[in-house]
Amino acid sequence: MSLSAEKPGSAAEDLALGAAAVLRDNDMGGWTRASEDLYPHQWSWDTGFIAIGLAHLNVGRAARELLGLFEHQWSNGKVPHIVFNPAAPPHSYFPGAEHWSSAGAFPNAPPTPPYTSALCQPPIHAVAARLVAQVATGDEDESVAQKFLREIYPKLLRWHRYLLTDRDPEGSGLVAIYHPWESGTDNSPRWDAAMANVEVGAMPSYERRDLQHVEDPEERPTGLEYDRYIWLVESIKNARCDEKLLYETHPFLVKDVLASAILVAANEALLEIATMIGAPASERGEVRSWIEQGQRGLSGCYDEVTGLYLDFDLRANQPLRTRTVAGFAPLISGGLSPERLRSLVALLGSETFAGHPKLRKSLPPSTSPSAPGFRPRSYWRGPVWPVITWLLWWSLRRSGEAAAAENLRRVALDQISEEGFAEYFEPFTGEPLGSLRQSWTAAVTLDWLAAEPPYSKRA
Ligand code: 2M8
Repeated sequence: MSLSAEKPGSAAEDLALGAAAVLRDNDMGGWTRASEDLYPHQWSWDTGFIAIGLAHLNVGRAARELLGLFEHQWSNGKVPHIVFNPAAPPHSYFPGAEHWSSAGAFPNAPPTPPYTSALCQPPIHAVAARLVAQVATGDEDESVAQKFLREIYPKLLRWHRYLLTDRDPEGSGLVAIYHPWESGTDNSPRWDAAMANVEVGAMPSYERRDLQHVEDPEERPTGLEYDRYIWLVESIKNARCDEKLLYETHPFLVKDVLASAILVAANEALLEIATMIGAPASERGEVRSWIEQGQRGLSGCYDEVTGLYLDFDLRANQPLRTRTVAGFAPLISGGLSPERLRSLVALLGSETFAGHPKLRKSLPPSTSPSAPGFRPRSYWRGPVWPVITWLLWWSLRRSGEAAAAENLRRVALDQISEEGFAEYFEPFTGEPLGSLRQSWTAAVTLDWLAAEPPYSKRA
């Protein structure tokens, strides 16, 4: 099958049309829901990936997607992980707007609806903003992109500053999270040890909604895992989201290597945007120092035993040793020695990850099949996520690993053309799981289709 985007009526063209249809059907008028049933709201890092895909359809619409999210930025710079859609069917998602807003308005939150959650997610937005602008060709699109970059730049700067102050008071270069939902890899075994120390106290009863939208409860977190998630939400609400108080008392506080690496890549993008729009030298210097700080912090997370980079549990004062795809995070932040880059690329393709002999497709599973926490159907505990494959592809390409990158792109496109735009795939059987028309899967498909090698333009 040819995936060349140029041939009309080709498999690639069908795939592009299918991807565009998913994004169109999930378009809520200026913003895009993550999926129809399971996720009827706007999610923060989904928005970044969605904008990257939309850019290939309409640069102005892609810009609007990101600007729309940033309209809900908190006064302390935080970009909320969910902006709740007031028109979504009542009780379609839990914990929804009513659950979060029952604490009363948090001091830094936007004062009027639509409500947001009080969490955040990995800061992919500056990377997305730069990619959107790079897709723009022709006078009209280029002037739209220029205006967009000028508008979004100060918001991105405030967002990154928030992460590097409130979420890193030690100046380690690493971002702390208060909840596994902030990692984006929610149910990953990355968090098992830290979550096991979270003691659930008395809290009001609640009704889960996610189980109504999937066929098999094994695909979603267990009851105890969910209790702990909701308990952490209670703790954040009780602290009225006071960052200093949370840093001192909240039972889950972990330095997240994936979010930290994405922040380094996002700061590199922000620096380029700053240069393009002629931002003050002092701001460019600040961003440059964040990049160095992040790379230094990440280099200290390397683990000789696994050959991966590990998260660090600040409460237990120890690294969280697991074999998950997040351990490849410094591929995203870059700045690796040639030896370390080589060893990470080899490990990614080895039997521990994408080269495992039982895999249906040679793509990195979210957790190594040889890790104790691996479960092939449970979300973030084993399945293959196209959006993570996209991040690795983008990073390998930037690191000059064109052959490894191209291999990921081709295999991932094959999987999606065979099985559709699923949220995630069972790694051994290839079965599509979770939401079956997930916006970010459609979006990365469009970006992959537009990226025929040689990779010159955006490397
Ligand atoms: C999943 O997370 C939400 C909570 O934020 C959920 O399970 O209800 C994760 O895959 C997350 O990374 C993603 O942003 C979100 C929407 O796609 O779904």
